[in-house]
Amino acid sequence: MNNMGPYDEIRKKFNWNISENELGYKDGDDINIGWYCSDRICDQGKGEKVALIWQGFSGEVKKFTFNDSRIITNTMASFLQKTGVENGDRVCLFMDKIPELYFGFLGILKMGGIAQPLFSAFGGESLITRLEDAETKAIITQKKHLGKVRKIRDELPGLEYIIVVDYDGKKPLQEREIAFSMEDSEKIEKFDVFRSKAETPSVLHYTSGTTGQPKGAQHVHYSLISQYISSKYVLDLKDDDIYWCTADPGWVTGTSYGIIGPWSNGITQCVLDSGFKAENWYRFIEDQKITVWYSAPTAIRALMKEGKSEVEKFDLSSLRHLCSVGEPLNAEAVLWSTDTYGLTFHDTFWQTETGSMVITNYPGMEIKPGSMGKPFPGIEATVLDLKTHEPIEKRGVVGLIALKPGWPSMFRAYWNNEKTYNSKFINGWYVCGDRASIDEDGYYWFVGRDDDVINTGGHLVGPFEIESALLEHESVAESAVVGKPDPVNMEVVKAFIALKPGVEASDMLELEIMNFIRKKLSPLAMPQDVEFVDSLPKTRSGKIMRRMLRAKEWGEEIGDTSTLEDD
Ligand code: 6R9
Repeated sequence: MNNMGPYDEIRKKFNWNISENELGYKDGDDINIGWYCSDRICDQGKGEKVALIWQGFSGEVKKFTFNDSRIITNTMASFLQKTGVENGDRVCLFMDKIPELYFGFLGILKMGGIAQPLFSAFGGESLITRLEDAETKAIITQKKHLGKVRKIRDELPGLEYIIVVDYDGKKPLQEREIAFSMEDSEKIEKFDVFRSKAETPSVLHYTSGTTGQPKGAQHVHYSLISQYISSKYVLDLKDDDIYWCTADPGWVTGTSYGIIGPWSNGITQCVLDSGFKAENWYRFIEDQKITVWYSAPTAIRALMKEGKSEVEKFDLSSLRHLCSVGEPLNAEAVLWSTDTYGLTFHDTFWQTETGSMVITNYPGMEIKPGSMGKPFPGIEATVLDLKTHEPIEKRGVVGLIALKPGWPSMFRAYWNNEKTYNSKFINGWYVCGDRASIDEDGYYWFVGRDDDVINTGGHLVGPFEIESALLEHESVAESAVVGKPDPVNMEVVKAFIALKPGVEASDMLELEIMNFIRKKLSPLAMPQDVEFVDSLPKTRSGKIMRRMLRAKEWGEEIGDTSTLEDD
């Protein structure tokens, strides 16, 4: 039996009080995510349960119980306080996926700071834009990333503390630098957790920046109410699960569902601190006996590329539930997972701004491959007419995905950018910036980001449909479809295609692929131009940067590329 029960029933009776009651929270109470994810679980008698199973890139494994987590997060919170960090200060986490990153996140929240997680792979420019914008007071980092921080700190006078978690005493520390050791610090058994309220700021997450300048989405402690219950319902987390979220906490998925969701549910979770390699991922699932797996289309397509033979080398029988987020999940990928793992990836749609899942496929619900599913029980969603911005009553018509404001984990501001924040609300709806249609059964079908949609001769074509069809071609591993300028049709479709291993690019193949799409979809959707590439430009969260490819075609400025995977 899954945690949520039948969708239609829960949708009718759901209200956020269900989550509040389960968490023992009442309006006006203190609510601190750091406390909820550690102390509360210990209070429930689960102190000796494993909270984190961590594996480093060289294979070493460390385990931490909820009681360890409680003490380490106390210790980190207390250290920050003694150092001079005050409540409301932004504290940046700039680390690989090491245990200090996870406990540091909770530690910051416990002392009332605002956690600002950034990808450790970010270069100086990416770092400086975000630290400057947030006026960050402290940064917690590792030796290996200290060089990048040192290069920019002179431009950041407000960055008062640079905390190094693995200082080995070999080279002297420089100005503003302080060493902190999770292992060697005096353990703080009791810490006076900051008495945050529902609306106290908690996390500042910079959006992945596929469109325009990165913006800091500011969340509050009350977001827990959404993150807890959606983890329970959609990820279906149960007491004996071993859960793995593959996302880095530099991306909202890695915090909402890679820290807060599982730990507020008292679930054991795994972290693999190494890059993507199919073999390593499968071995990790086998070794740790992972039961629930939350990943992303870009990784799933990479696993598809490796093929089924790789899967057969491992025992993945522990798996019982799979979910995906970040990009549209192609129908082909859904079918492949059912065929290959005997389990179907459940697509979930949400954003940094929404803080938690908003449209998703639920355990036990019929899945229509290629659809994002239905709104989460407490979420009122619709699609708005592209021109009038009124909800579209008719089914099957493409519009803008919109949500009625008021769910607990909704962002409360874009940091320093009220104008852009306000521009997201139209006619009383929060507009996500994505296009979709809703079918007769209430399922949502993704079309594309609003600014990725191609207008060819007055017909609007969504990149997702074409990319999904391309994936059905036996030679295609991955693709990105954009509009390129055309004197007659304004725009025509251009496809950038990465081929499967061993497939040679050729004019013949190009023609074959064009025809494949023409027959499968329509002459309009047929790419007029195909460019074979080794790989596609992606953000660190795995999203294809169509904007970059498009800008090149139009001879436009590429804009902000600071979240690019390999800059
Ligand atoms: C959690 C996250 C948000 C944007 C969103 C949309 C795309 C995410 C998707 C999806 C289609 C899905 N997106 N999930 N598109 N189907 N299941 O990804 O947050 O990094 O802020 O990105 O990602 O375009 O608007 P974020």
